[in-house]
Amino acid sequence: SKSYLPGFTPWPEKVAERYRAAGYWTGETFGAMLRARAQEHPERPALVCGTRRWTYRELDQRSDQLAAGFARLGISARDRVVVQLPNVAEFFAVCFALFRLGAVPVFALPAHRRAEISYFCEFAEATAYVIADSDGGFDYRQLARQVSAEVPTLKHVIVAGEAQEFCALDSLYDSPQTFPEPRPDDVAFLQLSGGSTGLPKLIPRTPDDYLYSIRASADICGLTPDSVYLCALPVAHNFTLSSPGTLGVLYAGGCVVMARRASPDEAFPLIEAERVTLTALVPPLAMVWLDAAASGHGSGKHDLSSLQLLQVGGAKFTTEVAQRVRPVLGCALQQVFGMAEGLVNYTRHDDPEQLIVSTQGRPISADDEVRVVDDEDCDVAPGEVGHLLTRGPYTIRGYYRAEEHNARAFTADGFYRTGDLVSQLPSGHLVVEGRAKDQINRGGDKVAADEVENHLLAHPNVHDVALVAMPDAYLGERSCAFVIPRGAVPRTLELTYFLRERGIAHYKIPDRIEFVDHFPKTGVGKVNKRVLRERIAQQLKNAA
Ligand code: J2J
Repeated sequence: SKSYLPGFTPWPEKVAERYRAAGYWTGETFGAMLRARAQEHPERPALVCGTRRWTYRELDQRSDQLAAGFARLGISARDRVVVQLPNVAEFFAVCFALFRLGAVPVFALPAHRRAEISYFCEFAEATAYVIADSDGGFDYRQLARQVSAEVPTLKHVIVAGEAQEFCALDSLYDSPQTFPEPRPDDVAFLQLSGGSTGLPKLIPRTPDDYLYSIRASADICGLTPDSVYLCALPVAHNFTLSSPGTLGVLYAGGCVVMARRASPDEAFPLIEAERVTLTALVPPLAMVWLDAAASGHGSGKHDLSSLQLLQVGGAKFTTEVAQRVRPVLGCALQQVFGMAEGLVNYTRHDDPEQLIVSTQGRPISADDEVRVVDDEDCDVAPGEVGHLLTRGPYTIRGYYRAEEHNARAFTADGFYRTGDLVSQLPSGHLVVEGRAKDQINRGGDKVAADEVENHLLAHPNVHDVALVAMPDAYLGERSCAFVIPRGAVPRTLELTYFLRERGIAHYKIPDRIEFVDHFPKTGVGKVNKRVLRERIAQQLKNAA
């Protein structure tokens, strides 16, 4: 019978058949993928995490045992489980366990706090929440207490590490059981969207579509069982998970090395010790690595000669910095322009150097349909800048339970409106030229303007607010809030403290606040954010 997770928009049946006939959608599930690797080479290393090394056999067994433990708690197929873990091996045991059960992980980032986590739990009606005890000086159990008090559907908090009053992950390794295979064309997990309007949207991904993007990515990146991937960015991020990321490396039978932090002092010794062959970074981290490697002392002393490929994506990587990668790190660069909603573009290893340093790559698939259009959805002339629309074998047809938003975020014929402004070269390579969506890309961390604006509007001394991007040499962009006060002008620190108390991720807190008595308006009376962006950019320039 054909019943999908309610709130999921499947591809039209005819399109799905085409993707199957083309060999993109193979019907393999995540659980089956891991099982196959564990049978092919049980003793090969799958994960390195601190002093722990898990072979494929061990990862496979742990996933089976945890699936049984989760089932004992009452977690069953289609139940949503919010997973918020740092870069630890348990992430994979938890995910594959949930996949095998047919339960649906909802991936949160370690930076998320009470407002975001409560929202994910409530919106997805999650029955369980998986955390680590603490990381980076933050106690996630404290967060779990607040979330549990707010979300009545949440029945279990499962903790990797010291569980206190909660359920210890380590107590859930039961004797394996067999569960019915989940459908490969139904939702396997919910990924997060960077968002632009309202609260973050949840992105339903299926084994069919996601494994296709992973297999094709592994192929483009030339992964083999000898590939060693350093997971330096947050493990649940779509880039780290799938482009080709940790899952791509596990698909290829390689080894994933977990780094708790992406800083050179943590990452460089791991690259040297584990003979890492590839990794993925956002542009600000790539700059930090380049500076550390170029300085040749401290963390720069390490032998990075095993590194063959550095992938950079998540935000625009400037050509000038891109040109430094090969001479300084002695490895190839690959630019990656992707999105959790689907479409991923890569520069290819045999592209001319000029394309590698100055474009954001071309789509994975011959069946990724890409359109560049004007404000009326008409195709622009080749090479001109326009809105990027896309449709294809691994790009979603709708956000999870968001009918109203979907009507705006997708065209009637199913193209996803990325909100990115691009131009396309005759070779198919895309250059990201800007953004139409109301979002700030803070070095890869996406901030939805109106989400932060709504939090600020809750302050009694804020009459109105507009959050815009301001240029930043390191992060590319930072956020600036223009605030029209009500009554007494609040102090900047008071507002940032207020936002912290409301429980939002730190990266969403405005980097700067400007008080004004009115906003410039557009012809139709909306706040003219373009003028505000230009104003703050000019102000920064004058101050420099
Ligand atoms: C400019 N903007 C970029 C780039 C993403 C691989 C890599 C990245 C993501 C990701 C991902 C950019 N230059 N190279 O999911 O699988 C901006 C665009 C895009 C948005 C998506 C992957 N690479 N961007 O960053 O869902 O604005 O995915 O629409 O977090 O990041 O953000 P996200």
